[in-house]
Amino acid sequence: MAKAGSSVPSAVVQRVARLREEIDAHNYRYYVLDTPSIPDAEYDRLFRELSRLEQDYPQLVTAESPTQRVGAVPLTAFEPVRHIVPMLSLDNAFSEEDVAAFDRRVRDRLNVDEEIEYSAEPKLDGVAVSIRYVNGLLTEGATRGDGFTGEDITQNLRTLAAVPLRLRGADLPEVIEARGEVYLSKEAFRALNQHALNSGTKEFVNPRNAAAGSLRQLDPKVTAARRLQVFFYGIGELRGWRMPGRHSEMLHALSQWGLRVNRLCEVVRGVGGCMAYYRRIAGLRSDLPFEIDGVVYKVDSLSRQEELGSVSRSPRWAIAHKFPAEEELTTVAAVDFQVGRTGAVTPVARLDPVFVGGVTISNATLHNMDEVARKDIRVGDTVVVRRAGDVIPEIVRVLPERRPADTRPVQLPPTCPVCGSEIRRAAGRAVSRCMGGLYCPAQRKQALKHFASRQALNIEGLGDRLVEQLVDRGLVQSPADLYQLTTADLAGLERMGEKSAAKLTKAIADSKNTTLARFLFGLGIPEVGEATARSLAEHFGDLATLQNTSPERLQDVPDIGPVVAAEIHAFFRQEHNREILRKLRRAGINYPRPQATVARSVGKSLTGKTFVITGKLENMTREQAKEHILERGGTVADAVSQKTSYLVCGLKPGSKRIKAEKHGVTVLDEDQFFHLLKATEDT
Ligand code: I6G
Repeated sequence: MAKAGSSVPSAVVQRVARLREEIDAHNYRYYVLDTPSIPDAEYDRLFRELSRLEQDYPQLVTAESPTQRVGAVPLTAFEPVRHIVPMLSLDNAFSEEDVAAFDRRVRDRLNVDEEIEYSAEPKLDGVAVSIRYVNGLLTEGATRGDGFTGEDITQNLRTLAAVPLRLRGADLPEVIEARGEVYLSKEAFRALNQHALNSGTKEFVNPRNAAAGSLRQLDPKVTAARRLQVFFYGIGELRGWRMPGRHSEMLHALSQWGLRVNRLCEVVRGVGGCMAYYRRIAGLRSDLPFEIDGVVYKVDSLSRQEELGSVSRSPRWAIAHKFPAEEELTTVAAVDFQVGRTGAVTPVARLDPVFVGGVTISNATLHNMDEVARKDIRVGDTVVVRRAGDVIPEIVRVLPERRPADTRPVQLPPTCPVCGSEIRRAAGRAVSRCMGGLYCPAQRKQALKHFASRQALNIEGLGDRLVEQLVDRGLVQSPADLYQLTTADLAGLERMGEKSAAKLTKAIADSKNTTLARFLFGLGIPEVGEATARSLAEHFGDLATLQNTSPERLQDVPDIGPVVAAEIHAFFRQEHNREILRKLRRAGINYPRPQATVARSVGKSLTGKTFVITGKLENMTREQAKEHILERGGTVADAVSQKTSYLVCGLKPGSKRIKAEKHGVTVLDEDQFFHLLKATEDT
């Protein structure tokens, strides 16, 4: 029974120490060496005995006891942790040529001719973490964050059975920050999602998201239940220990201290050795218990690593060689037809869910009927699906030898599946359209979402769910009806309080003051994107003139050809569109004539330049920044790529800045951007 207050018999003290040593040793054999030495039942018996003794003698409990992995109370937030040695990220290679180019850069910089020795390791699809040990005891664990500052997830990392609370051995550093990748095994991921399915909660899209979500739990008990794993691959801060000469020796030291290192790590020579390793691991990939998305090559000599250094946020001495798109087999359960904003009727394959390219997919767009016919995709077919990186999944081909006997080619329905209107396909065009226009609820919903979107009338708070309700309840038929809605109408909708309804009414009213370009774009005229809407606004200056222009004259506008001109003309010829425009005008939509808004004229000197805007700008909104760029002939993209000319960087820029630096993209702060704009104004 409990003997908390009394002194502890020395036999108990010794037994507790012995049990901890034994349990730690079994954990080491199980997690690090992969050679379990006792049956699970025996391990459980030791663990229960230790727990019982600690319960009886709580004065013996220490933070490093194997029983103390879970126990902390839930947090309310994660604290920031500054990485003394930044956590870098890796450059990618996608082909043998890329690997050869990397190897050449390494040899050129080192000025050596002979083959380089590389430490080759599988690249886990997980979450990078850093775990700090002081005098062998775990003191702090953090996420990578932006590389300089992460989040303190110590409580959660302590719950991972493969993370030692105390390092093994005698030759320990005073301080060591071990860097590694936390992941979920394929099996644990499957079980987690099965559990989510059974309990009606949301499934995770892939093991990496599941691992990241599990690590960011405020309650460590939730993390503990997720069966997370870890592999260590490097060292950040290090004090009181001499680094060996080679990366591979450092990995060996990590595993000696009880830090789990992937057993597939190997030293290889030159590009040939790297490629042989790559092929071997690719061959093992589907049989491995964890997801990998490539392999990593690192110059094995640490003095050479030091000589090579880092560029921006990635080391010059390492590269991740990514696997190509993954392909899987699945079956087509059905082909449905979706109706888009402009009435385009798109066939969509419903698939038996399949895990491919890192996510579970159950739908694939078939684009149009030509594509369906070309690939001859039928319901019941076994198909190869492919998902490359973040690209939309696609059906690559059908396996005809697996086709069931009774399949028939997919037919375009004669009428719209949503509103029953006729579906027509214009001669020579691949798309088929529902002729219902705004009579069709599907088109109406999409049109309203588009009209309210940030780039169009920018009605804050009018999200997709609200639009669905407004249309389903018959409150709104066209964009013009939005301006007739009262606060009382809106307050009657699901999840709408009096206050939000009043806020939305105001946002709708405010949206009446707009620009002609935004208004034209918001109308959703087929083929008229933001840039074309802007050109039209600049050319015509008002709607009345544009509405009554012939297709020939429309082609006087830069970049407008016969197809776009015909679409614009047809849009304005439709009586129901003209009626909506009249109503919108009566509702009070107004815009200054474009010439009048531009107090100064600007040249098109940013033509051909692509900008990305990130972070919070202090002196203008992102939308205003975008307008300035477009006005000068530039384009604005969402993501940084090699094609980006400038990244405009406000406060708290996040990962785009890192990516820009990696691609050598010029980064402008708000001041520099302002000067660039000034310099491109005509005087
Ligand atoms: O994110 C990473 C995954 C795996 C890495 C890494 C790694 O080695 C197997 N190595 C380094 C040096 C870095 N990130 C920066």
